[in-house]
Amino acid sequence: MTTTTQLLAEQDLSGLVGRRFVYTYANGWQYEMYVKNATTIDYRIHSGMVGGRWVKDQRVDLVRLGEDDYKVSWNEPTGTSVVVNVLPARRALHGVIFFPRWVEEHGERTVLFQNEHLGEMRAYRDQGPTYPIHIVPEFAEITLFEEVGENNEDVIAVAPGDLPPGWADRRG
Ligand code: FER
Repeated sequence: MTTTTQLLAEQDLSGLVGRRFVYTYANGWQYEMYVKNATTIDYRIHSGMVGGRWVKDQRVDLVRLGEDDYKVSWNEPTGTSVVVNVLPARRALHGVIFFPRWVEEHGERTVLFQNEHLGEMRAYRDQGPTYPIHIVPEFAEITLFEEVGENNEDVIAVAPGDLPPGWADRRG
């Protein structure tokens, strides 16, 4: 048994850091996350409301809540907030996405390599509208989970649309 005190003292994140995983939410949206290190993720969105969007070096909070239970949470320059619980051994995940109103109305404005448009995204965020927040809580199945090492800039380096056909459907 792992006690709360042990979890607090240890925070052994080695089961998630340096891993890439691809997952499909129950609503059909397919995402890919690379946990680059204990404070940073890169990701690509393969399909869904904002399919085609990709991001490097998003700062996150990452904690281990149990033997097979990690929580990753962050706020985007767009104003979107995300909380994802990852259960690698169970190949399961639960995400809650909190979209500001402007993203729900104009998701296409966020479909790009965000790192090259950070000022623009913050301007849209500050312009709004923010409310009502569009909340999307969904379970997902992890279809690929692999160790690729920490701080590897080659893991997520091209747009989702520039990958070979079927790339995201490789299972493992
Ligand atoms: C996820 C859900 C949402 C995720 C990223 C997002 C990498 C980002 C959403 C957005 O900014 O549009 O599981 O994982």
